[in-house]
Amino acid sequence: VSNYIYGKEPLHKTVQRLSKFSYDGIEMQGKPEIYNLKKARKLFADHHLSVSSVGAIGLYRLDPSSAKEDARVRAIQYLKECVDFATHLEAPLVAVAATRSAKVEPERSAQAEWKFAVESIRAVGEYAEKAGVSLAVEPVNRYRTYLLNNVDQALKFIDEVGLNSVKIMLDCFHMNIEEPDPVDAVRKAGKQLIHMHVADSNRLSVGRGHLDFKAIVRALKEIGYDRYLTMEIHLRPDPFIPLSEEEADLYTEETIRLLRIYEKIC
Ligand SMILES: [Mn+2]
Repeated sequence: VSNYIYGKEPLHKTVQRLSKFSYDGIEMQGKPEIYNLKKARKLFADHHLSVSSVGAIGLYRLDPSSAKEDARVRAIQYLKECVDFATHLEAPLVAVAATRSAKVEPERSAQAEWKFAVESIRAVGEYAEKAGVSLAVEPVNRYRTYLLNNVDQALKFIDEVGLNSVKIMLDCFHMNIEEPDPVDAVRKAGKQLIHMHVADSNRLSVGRGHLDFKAIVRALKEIGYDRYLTMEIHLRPDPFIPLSEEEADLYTEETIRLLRIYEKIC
């Protein structure tokens, strides 16, 4: 679970919920400054919860693709802090976007911004490689970004970055909007796929939309995917309006229950 979906809920409450529903991992929002590392680590250890990833949600403000150098420097600095945060939490990867979220058209030329994004992510990737952390670049749907929307673009992007530490992730909700066939997108991603965000077609919990999760799970097995499926559901257009406690319990339980069944039968 990406923990930012629970808003400002204290971490111990989130961890208790995930533990109650037998989650294996937690994706920590990329806000290192708000957590006490020592307490967080103890909390995870006590509940046998691993940190699957750090989600660089600060990219709502910061833009690695900006034509302005100082803006890129700030974005790179932030992403390096997320890499450090991942190191401290023993998380294998940081989930990143190539550009600022909600940037639906380029400020300068799209080509130039693509190039800047490649350079920024490469700079962070080199830093991450030394730390033994990977970056998972996420394609995001057209209503949130113009730059990198689908698996083909994501594969091209990491190819241009050209580092072993920089791979891709997919998000079922975005795939449902952008990919001709989400199952095929998983197959295309193949060995480059190191992380997944899971929500149904309407971004509710698994089973509440029309995505064929059985086929997606089968495709993940086909490509030998053995990493996390991270629940990232939003009930409302604004992702930062948190779930109520009842909603949080309901959707958190539902998603893992169905995924465990599909994992078994597919
Ligand atoms: Mn996502």
